[in-house]
Amino acid sequence: MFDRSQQLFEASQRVIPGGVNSPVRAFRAVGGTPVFFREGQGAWLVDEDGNRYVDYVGSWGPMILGHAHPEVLAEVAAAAARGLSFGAPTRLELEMAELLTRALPSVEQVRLVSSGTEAVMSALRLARGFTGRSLIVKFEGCYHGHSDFLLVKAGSGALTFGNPTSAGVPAELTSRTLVLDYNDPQQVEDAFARYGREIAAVVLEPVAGNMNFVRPSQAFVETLRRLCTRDGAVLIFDEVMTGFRVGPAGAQGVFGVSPDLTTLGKVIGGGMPVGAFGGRHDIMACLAPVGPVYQAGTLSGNPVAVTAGLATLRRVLAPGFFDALSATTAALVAGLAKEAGKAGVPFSATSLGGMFGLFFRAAPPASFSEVMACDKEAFNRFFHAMLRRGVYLAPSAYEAGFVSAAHGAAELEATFAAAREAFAEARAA
Ligand code: KE4
Repeated sequence: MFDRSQQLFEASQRVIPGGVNSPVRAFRAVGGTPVFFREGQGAWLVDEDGNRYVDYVGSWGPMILGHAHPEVLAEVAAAAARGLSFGAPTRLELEMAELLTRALPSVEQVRLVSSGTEAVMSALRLARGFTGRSLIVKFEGCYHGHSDFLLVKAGSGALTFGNPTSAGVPAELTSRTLVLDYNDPQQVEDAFARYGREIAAVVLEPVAGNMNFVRPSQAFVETLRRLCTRDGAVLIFDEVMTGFRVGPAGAQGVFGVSPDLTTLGKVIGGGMPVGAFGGRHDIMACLAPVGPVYQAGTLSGNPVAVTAGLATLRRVLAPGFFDALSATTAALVAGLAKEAGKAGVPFSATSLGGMFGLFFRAAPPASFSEVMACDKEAFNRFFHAMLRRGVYLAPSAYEAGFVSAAHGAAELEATFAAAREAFAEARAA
């Protein structure tokens, strides 16, 4: 069933560390051999062995219209035929900046980059330059790309500075990063009482999609907004995953809280390398060449990548798009919960817009510790049982899932049929 993937994986491991260009793709969390894909069409992927799958990873979020959308491909091909990159301003970057500032009222100006990591790294440097402060606050279980000072885990006990989670990151680089518990307003109050005037920025995943799927409480988000305003800290919503995924105005539109800066990625590139950061005009004015905070990029605003992003966003922002996507995603999680219930397997699922979380526990988790208490082994068995039956879920119990506009009744029925057998298998185990 996976012969070609196994052969390609063995060869790849000889010349690429772990055989992959991003660690989560290596299946280390779920075990087994990563699947090598040959092509994607709509909601479906085909691997090198010819196996077909309903895809719920969508390249970790970008493929919200489905794979190989014919109109997007046509626009990308036409853009490529006019030249791949100029390293000079183009009309397309203006069109993207105007679209983003119209869609997100908190974003008064925006700068394009080539990845989510670059967007968050740049936004945090900008916040430190704007405030003249150095302390950064993040939350355990949230991932904001692989910048040195963000590869940090909570120190021993709350209100202690982070320790590096990665080799190669000197302790002094994480010594100004404070790691708090997600969804704990009291801890935020305590941190601001102690460090408020030293905090340059708080960076938040406004729906945590890197510890599976955890929604913030309204009180948590509003506490962050109130305290950042009170003490002059920059509130950054990292919407790389939630931007144009949970709704037409991102998570800030869902929760009705405006950050000072927003970071974006994934959907805004439609599968091509585009990231962005933007927000309050007075903060963005600190960026080179206008202000003293340096930031740059050879392929920032690349015309072909921006074309893919614009073609995607125009369709995502069309009337009714999110109503339909949210309904499909809600039907998916309801159907899976129903199948699990029939099999008597402890399971819960939840969704927001086109993003969802699956949990082998009775109710969706509301904190990092509750996520860690989920039955990871049960998820891993479920993952492989679904994979063998042609359903591709994120290869980790700690990742969110994604639905596209190309997912319909046929894909849901195929998924429920596979889940019926997978849950029965889990029950037997
Ligand atoms: P990239 O540098 O991978 O484009 O974006 C980093 C990033 C920043 N912020 C958030 C909220 C993110 O989710 C990400 C990247 N997400 C992971 C999936 N959990 C990308 C997949 C991967 O690392 O291969």
